Amino acid sequence: MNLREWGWDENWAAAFAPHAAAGLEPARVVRQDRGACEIQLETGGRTAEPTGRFRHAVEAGEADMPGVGDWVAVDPRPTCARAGIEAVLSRRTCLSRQEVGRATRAQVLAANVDLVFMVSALDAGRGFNLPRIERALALVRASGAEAVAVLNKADLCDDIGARVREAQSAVMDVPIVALSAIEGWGVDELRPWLAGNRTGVLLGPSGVGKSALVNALLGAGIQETQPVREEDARGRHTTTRRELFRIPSGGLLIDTAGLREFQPWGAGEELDSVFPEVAALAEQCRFRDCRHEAEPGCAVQRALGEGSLEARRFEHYLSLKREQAYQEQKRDLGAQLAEKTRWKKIAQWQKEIFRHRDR
Ligand SMILES: Nc1nc2c(ncn2[C@@H]2O[C@H](COP(=O)(O)OP(=O)(O)OP(=O)(O)O)[C@@H](O)[C@H]2O)c(=O)[nH]1
Ligand SMILES: [Mg+2]
Ligand SMILES: [Zn+2]
Repeated sequence: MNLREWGWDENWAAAFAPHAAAGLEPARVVRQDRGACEIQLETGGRTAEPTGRFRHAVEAGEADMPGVGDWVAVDPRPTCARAGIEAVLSRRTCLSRQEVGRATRAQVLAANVDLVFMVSALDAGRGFNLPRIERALALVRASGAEAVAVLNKADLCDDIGARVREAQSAVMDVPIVALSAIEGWGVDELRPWLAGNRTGVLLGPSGVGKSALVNALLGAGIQETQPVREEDARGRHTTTRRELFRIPSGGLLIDTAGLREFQPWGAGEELDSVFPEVAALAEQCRFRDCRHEAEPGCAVQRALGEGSLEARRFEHYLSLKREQAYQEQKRDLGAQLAEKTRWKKIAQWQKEIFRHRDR
């Protein structure tokens, strides 16, 4: 198996050189379960696990755990059932979200993806939601990958044009593709984006048809899909792990579990790129620290009054901004705590030294 078909290129080879010199082999993480993961080596697929040394680096905060899409340096350990992951190559892009219950750590959803297909569904349920698309876009902007908006289940919609226009108002210049994964039309429009062994990831709530889309692109029913419950149209979280697939027509695609909620991680300037019209107006406000509430000379309030700025967009901008401020506060608190613990350790260590010296 040629690693190029899994996205390997000259730049990865250059980044890998020191590991090659150390006798390690390159591999890509294609599936992740708790603890272990499936990797793709030049010689084929294998199960792998982080070595003790690597785990230690992770605990010390010097490394991240490998995620799907990562390129890793492995010790093949031919006599062991599992190959040992010694290092993760520095990521080109990284789609991450806040880890549940661990406020200050980001969780890698997909690494080294060139583009993110933000999937919605036109089934008149909750699969189509503009604020959600805007949130997803903030997440994509923070990742460094390109965004494409996919409107699936177009076979269930009688006014596709209207939905496309609405979506366009949320994502601005991001390309939009309306398609039907089940009937198969429109699906081919996604293939050019993956050409040249590029890597894409499907992002969207449960039940919008991400796995159905993987199957449509693979031309085979490999990913399990399940009907959305009628009562609440919320889907069932059929897919539970992240996995990378090779598309026969070229490229790689990661299927993820539908995220119930996600917080854009590290989305700073990204908000401005998702809401460029608000950012442009804010620059014209009289005060640099204008909160666009009731300050005199506020260009945002003026535009809202004139109707040239959509109230819905501004409200969503504000709510994301508030959330971001909250996350930053939490992160600062986490950093303060870590610093405190560090100094405690240093003080203890100094005490030890003095004790020995006094003897
Ligand atoms: N009518 C119609 N139904 C579709 C389409 N795509 C998917 N579905 C149906 O929607 C349901 C959910 O599809 P899945 O592919 O399991 O959704 P998912 O996004 O992978 O969901 P999770 O794995 O839970 O995140 C299934 O019953 C599919 O058959 C489509 O284009 N048209
Ligand atoms: Mg699925
Ligand atoms: Zn203002």
